[in-house]
Amino acid sequence: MGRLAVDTLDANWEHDHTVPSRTLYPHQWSWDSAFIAIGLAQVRPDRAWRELTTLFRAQWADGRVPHIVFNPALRVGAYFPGPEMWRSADVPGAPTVATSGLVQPPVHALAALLAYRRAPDPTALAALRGLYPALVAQQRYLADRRDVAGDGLVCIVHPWESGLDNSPAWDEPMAAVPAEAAVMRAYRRHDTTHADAAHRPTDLDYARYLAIVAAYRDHGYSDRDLAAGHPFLVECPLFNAAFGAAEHALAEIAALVGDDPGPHRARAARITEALLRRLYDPDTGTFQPRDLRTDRLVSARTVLGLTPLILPDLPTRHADALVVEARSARFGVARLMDRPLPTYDRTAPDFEALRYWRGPSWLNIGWLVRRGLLGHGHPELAAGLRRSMIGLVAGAGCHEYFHPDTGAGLGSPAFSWTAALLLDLLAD
Ligand code: 2M8
Repeated sequence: MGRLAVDTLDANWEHDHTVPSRTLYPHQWSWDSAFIAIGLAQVRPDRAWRELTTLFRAQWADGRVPHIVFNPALRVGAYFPGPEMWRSADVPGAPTVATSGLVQPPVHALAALLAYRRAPDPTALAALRGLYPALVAQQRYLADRRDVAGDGLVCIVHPWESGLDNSPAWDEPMAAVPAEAAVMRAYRRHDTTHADAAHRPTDLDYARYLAIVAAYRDHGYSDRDLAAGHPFLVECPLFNAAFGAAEHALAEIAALVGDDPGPHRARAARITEALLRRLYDPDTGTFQPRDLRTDRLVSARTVLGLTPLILPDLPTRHADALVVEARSARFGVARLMDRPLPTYDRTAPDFEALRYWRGPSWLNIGWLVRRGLLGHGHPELAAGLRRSMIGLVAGAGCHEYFHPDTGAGLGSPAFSWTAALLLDLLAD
């Protein structure tokens, strides 16, 4: 199984980065690269650093790390929406290479720290030292430009920024975005030629995705005055948990590279406090996204709510509540799991076993939740989750995601973060 994972990563390596999938996602994706680097650190440490360095070479002058870095060697239409939709070249401060203008959860500082810990030699230390200012700038962008509500949390401006594109968590905020599915007749979707349309977001979802991209792009990708008119403004628990975990990781990196960890620790504490104040719902005992356009917590109970477990300073009371939620029939985390961790409450009437982020099981989410369970003193549950994830790949290979009942492989069959995180789980 380890061999299959290494072969998958080797086959998806493209000169200086790894593509998530040769067919569906042939460019470089931001949070994919972080997860990929964690796995590469186990088997190809030089590539782990190269992966992150290549991504950060495309960082914008304002500090944002784009969610897609386009490979200029690929033909127009290799992915939709491509560079012609994003038009990053028109924006002062964007890099020479074409990119999107969105971001993804900042899991990169954690990835860099884990890659360093795997092989803490002088080469790794030099790479970490080189990345540190870019990782700090990434956090500064989020803290300074994306705190739309002024409450200490990052606001995402597109569902793609969450990484869980069509999660039921976004149904309420997305319903308010004006768009018509018929708009999609003017475009050729790339995803549905490589994957079953019944597993992917709908045309109406895509019409809304494009409307939000156009609104942000036509605003020059500026984060000023977003509250006045941007159609999608949400505080996501996973994004903000990653934002906080990044400051914890940066505190450790700072100590290694001779900088002061104090400011990172202070920022981490403020982020955890803001998450508790703004996104914790005492009625459900889990974290929920906040729709800033209505100032309400969304009601769908998704796996996003469990991910603040990755924060080492989450108070025990809240961590315990998340463990109750994780063990409930909604998510089924157990020492002996009979089914994999789903991305959405499996008791919900609109749970969909096949559609992308609306039910299926994904390794990156399981990996994060497992890390949180370990950090909060639940080694048996963490072990159950680990076994379940390894079982998925043993049964179906390095698929993009898995059927939440049968474990059948879904989406792209040779998916990089599945391979990478499997390697990390096997090594642990
Ligand atoms: C998926 O998102 C892209 C858009 O960014 C897509 O659907 O085309 C998501 O699963 C996202 O989390 C992931 O980073 C990306 C590449 O694997 O694919």
